[in-house]
Amino acid sequence: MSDPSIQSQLAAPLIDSDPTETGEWRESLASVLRAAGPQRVRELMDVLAGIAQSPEIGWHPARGTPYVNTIPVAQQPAFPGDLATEERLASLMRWNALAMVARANKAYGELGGHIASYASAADLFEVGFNHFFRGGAQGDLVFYQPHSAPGVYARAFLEGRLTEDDLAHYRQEITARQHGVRGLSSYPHPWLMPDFWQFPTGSMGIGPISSIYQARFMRYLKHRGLFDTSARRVWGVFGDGEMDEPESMSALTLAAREKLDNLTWVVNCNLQRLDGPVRGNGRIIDELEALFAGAGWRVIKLVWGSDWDGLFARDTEGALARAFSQTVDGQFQTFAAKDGRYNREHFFGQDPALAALAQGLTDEQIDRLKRGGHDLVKIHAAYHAAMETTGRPTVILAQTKKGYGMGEAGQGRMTTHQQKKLERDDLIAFRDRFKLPLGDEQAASLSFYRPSDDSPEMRYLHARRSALGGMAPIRRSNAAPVPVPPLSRYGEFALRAEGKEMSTTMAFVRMLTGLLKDPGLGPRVVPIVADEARTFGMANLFKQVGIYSFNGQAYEPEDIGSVLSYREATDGQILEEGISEAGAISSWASAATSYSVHGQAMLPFYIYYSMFGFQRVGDLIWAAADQRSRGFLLGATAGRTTLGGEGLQHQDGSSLLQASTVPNCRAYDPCFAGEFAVILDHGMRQMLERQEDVFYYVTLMNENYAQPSLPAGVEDDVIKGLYRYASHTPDKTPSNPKGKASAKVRLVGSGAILREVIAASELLATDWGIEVEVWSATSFSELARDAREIERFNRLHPNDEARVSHVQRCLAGATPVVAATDYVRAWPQLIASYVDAPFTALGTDGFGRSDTRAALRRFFEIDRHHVVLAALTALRAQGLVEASACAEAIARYELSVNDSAAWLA
Ligand SMILES: Cc1ncc(C[n+]2csc(CCOP(=O)(O)OP(=O)(O)O)c2C)c(N)n1
Repeated sequence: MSDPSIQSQLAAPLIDSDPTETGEWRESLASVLRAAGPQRVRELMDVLAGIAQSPEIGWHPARGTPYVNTIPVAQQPAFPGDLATEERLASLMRWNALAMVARANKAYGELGGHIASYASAADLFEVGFNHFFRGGAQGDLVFYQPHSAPGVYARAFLEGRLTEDDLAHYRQEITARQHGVRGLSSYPHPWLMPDFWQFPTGSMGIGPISSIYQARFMRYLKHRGLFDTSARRVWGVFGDGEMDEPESMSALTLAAREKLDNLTWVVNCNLQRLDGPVRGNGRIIDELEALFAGAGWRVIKLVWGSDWDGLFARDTEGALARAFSQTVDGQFQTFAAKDGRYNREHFFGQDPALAALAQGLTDEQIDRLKRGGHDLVKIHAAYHAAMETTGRPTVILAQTKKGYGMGEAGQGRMTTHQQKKLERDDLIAFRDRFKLPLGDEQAASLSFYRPSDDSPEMRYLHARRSALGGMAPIRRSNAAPVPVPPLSRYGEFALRAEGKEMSTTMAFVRMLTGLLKDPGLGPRVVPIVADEARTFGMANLFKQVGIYSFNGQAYEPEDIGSVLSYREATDGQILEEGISEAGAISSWASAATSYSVHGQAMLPFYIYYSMFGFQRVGDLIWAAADQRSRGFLLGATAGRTTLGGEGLQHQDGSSLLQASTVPNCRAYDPCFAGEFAVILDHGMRQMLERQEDVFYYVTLMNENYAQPSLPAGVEDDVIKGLYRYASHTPDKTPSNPKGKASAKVRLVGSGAILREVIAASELLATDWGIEVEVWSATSFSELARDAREIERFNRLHPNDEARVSHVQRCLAGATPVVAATDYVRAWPQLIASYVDAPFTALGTDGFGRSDTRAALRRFFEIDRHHVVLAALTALRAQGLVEASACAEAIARYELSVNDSAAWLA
């Protein structure tokens, strides 16, 4: 029995009350194995396990397996490549990656970058690139560990896709452009390198969860008959430290439940993260094995390299497996950092049986004993097994050394993550270690190295990539435009609402229902919810378009007779993600990037409680923006006061402000269904017809009110963010004596609070004799963006005729402006510096509370009466109303002056 996992069981310390009997059982099993093979052993074990798991016995299988390779030597396929050439190529990648980082930091110490991560992952990447990662339009989706980016650039350099100049401008994107070269982004950023990187992974945890939802979305496209994705796979290379992120773990069971055998993760278990060991006092590989296996993944442990095979074969007593089972990761790290002599003394020296195993090895050989993740043959075997796995995703837990090959300068050192510079001697040692064809001076001066085009290495590299369909990574953007139906076909009811009562959420759902019926666009619409479809009145869609389920509906739904019946179907269109906003936004990003990833434009609408968007999963939205997502995010029940009873955690006063910080996000806060319709139409045309890399965040309210028809001709201004909704010119009669003849104010409102502003304008006109303009501000962020650009243009072009922004044109002059919204004051204040007139912002700063809408609006001082007071106060400062008017208003409207401000209360 030379299989290491069996050895370890033989060697496992047992509390054994009857060793003779135990021996007989062992021998029986061994003889079955010899006589009938492993399948028969498995059958017997299933039977015995069934009996042992009965309640009387209460046996549970141990969750882990020994600290050895999952794939036994006998099952390793022959390595299909030229090992020596691939090793030379890997060494060149290592060198150029190291040189890139070290050069950048030699020139400018502030640039940063990482050497040790890629040093540990190089072989994992190279086997992927030479044998598995398919390129071409229907190639694989690969998520690259972010701080290993230099290795991916190094490969693209050898492939001729990047130049030496590009490499020399690693992390200097701005300077590079001044020199006419492209420059390389620190991490995978599609925004910065749109023809290269597909998926942003720089923020830990986002790559893992995104990879699962991309794999799932490929199934969705296929099952809905839209696009055959069967040939494509998703690969994700991630760090073991990264597995601690909640996002990394949160969708593991989904991947298994949906049988995503198109997904393989490679976790680079170099046992270290940034500060130190990932699990110094335990073993991360064991922990991840239990976690992934429990979630239903196939787990392949890739722990030891081929040169351990001989040692295992000679280790009849199971001493190696026993020693591993007693060694924690902190100690493995120390073994990685120390030389062969130390390892002989401290690892092999702990047991005479081990010492005997090491007897035939020199210290140098002990030092070079490879961990599994550095052995191309073993890596290939693991990837191959993953490809063959059906019915579940696979994770390969590859043990490596952080800073592999960096010797004294970094391998296994606590500080290796941040090692960016190497001394001359270290560089020469690295050159020797990897037999690089560089002279001392070339090594010391960090020269990049590319073999000549006709060298065996280069011919091999190109042959492998062309056999795999082309270069990777590569990002495309050539999907066909999708025609958008005329707004009149699905949105007429909103444009000409004529006072009908409805909420903007209801209006959205009605428009969505209309769009779903459009023969061209309809199938491309992807409605996404996180267990809130009923909240938003979307239950009718369950029956109409179905909920996507890879295996249909295996039960009779309780409400089967109902018109709203809960219908799951393999070709269902709705993605119902359950209570996972992180999952839902990842699905959204998968659909929103389908135009690029699959060359098939889709139109996702993810509707959710607005508070659980930018605040909850803001970083995933940021990553979606980075990868140039196109689609709609709908922040429903938006605002701090529209969701009366829900209180502090649910009420949203900030999402629009957060949205305003995302450069390619167009954020809108419409009050009326007609405004929403115009925004929807414009957004769809911008994204689907003109194919611009923007996405939309639009708030929706759950408050029913009379919807006016949209005034004629305001469409462009709705999109720009501001249009004049109404004007009131009061007649100066004795009933409204407080306004002086020239008293005029501009009230600006948005979303839920526009209606309070309209009511305030009527009070100002009738009670106070003041002339008022009411402006609907559909987007303060669009107004500010336009004004900022114009301000900058004017600053840089002092001799040109000054340009005027939309907000300056609308709110020109000295008429005071009062802006009120259901959001923090900083949202309307985005435009304050572009308005010449006195500007007052009212808003909902502070924590939310539960109460009625009216009580909340009064509490936050954004109701009609507070708007009136703010207007009178602004006019009083200009001497345009009687000095007594404000106190009179406070008394008349019974405004509380003693409470703390809402944001302090
Ligand atoms: C969300 C997030 N938090 C922190 C970081 C900073 N960071 C970058 S790499 C790193 C350590 C990564 O360790 P591991 O995943 O084990 O990868 P290794 O470099 O060891 O291969 C950290 C903390 C980040 N990029 N993203």
